[in-house]
Amino acid sequence: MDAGAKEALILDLHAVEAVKLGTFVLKSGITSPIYLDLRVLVSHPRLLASVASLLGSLPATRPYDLLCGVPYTALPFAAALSVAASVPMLLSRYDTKGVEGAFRAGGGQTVLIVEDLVTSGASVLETVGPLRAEGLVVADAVVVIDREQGGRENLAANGVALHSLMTLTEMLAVLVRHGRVGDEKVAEVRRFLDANRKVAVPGVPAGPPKPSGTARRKSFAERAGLASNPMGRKLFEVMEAKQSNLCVAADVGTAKELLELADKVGPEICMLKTHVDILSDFTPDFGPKLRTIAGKHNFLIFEDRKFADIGNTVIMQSEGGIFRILDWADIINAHIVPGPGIVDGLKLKGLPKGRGLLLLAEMSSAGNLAYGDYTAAAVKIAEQHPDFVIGFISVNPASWSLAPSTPAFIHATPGVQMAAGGDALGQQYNTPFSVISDRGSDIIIVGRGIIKASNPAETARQYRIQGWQAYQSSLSRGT
Ligand code: 5BU
Repeated sequence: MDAGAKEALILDLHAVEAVKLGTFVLKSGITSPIYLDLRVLVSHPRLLASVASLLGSLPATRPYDLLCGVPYTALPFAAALSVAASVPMLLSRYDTKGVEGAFRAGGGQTVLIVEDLVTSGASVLETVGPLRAEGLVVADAVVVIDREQGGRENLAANGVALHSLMTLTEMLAVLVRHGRVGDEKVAEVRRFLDANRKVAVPGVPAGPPKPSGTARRKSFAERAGLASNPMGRKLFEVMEAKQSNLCVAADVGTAKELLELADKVGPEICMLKTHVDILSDFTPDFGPKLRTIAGKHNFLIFEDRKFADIGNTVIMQSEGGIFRILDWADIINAHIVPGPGIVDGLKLKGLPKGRGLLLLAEMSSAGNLAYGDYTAAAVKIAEQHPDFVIGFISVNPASWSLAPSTPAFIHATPGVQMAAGGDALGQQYNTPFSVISDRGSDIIIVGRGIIKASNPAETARQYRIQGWQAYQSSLSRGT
């Protein structure tokens, strides 16, 4: 598309409020200076038709026989292009995993994917899955706006070339040139985009680049076979069976809400993280009830108690009191600030019950002190207790100066949302793709990004897909 046509299109999109600049608080709590919503195009048929034909004119790497829109926003774009170009369309249904429309089964026809926005590329891949399962070839995706948040790379790693009418950066440049947005706002949007492009961990120096030829990343199934602790092994097995590396942080105020949430998100998660001491209506039947739901949906329970005392005290704190944590939590965690005695104490009571321990090697909050030698010390302590320690709370394990000597240890990372950013109290967020693929973690821990969403089950599904695709793409890239 030539520069003039692109400019006109951007101004038209701005005029119909498909792009808005301001301050938008997303449900997840993240503040975004920019909001894109191409659904509004259904009210502007001429613009819709011109967007569709521009998408059709983007050069694909190979000729295509069929079109397929990514539900829901891009369906009218695909339909408009289908009618205008006389190319038949298919519907790829993520709910039934089926494909509707006429095609030659297994006959190798090529399908062009049509999408409105690409962020991580997860929705495109979700649409591609059922098509490829039918033997159809997918090599290209056309999209109106590339948000430049890893989607292009993620899709390329999955054999799909992305072609966009514009990037968000180009859109911004045009709006600036035409005085639609002030300098201050531009700086804010650029900061936001940069933070979401390639994320560095504040306070943690980036590790040396991995030499080429480093060992291939092992699959969760392979690592299950290496784990000495049965709960660690089970966690890998659950992840593989459910294709989920998502842990939901169930930070709700009552046991009643927690149990309801657990039942809703249960099918999507490998683990549910609790803070039992925030439940105002805790009663001793909480544990058995949660374990029943965990059994029904096949997930593990992780009580994020963060034990931090001497061995003798944590024994009492973990098995006694009102909460009797070791009776119902499969996995617990501990700070290493007291030294290795804390692991000895927790292990004494936890190991006979088959429990597993995560050590806090890093934290997600700004200015925290768990980095460098502290993180290395957590690795050393874990290696002394591979029978009980199953892994770490980590933020950027790819950057660690001392990596664990075995991939049997698992990494779980809090501070995850669909967009990088933070909350007002120091929490720092990275995206699922960045956490799993760039930073080498295994499990994304998501709280408000899911529990504050209007539909936590559906949102959990989205996070599960993103987390799992990031894992799969990191396997194929060999990081
Ligand atoms: P959020 O709503 O996704 O920000 O919730 C994050 C959860 O993870 C919350 O329960 C925290 O207590 C927990 N967390 C964390 O955010 N950062 C850390 O370093 C550790 C735990 Br350890």
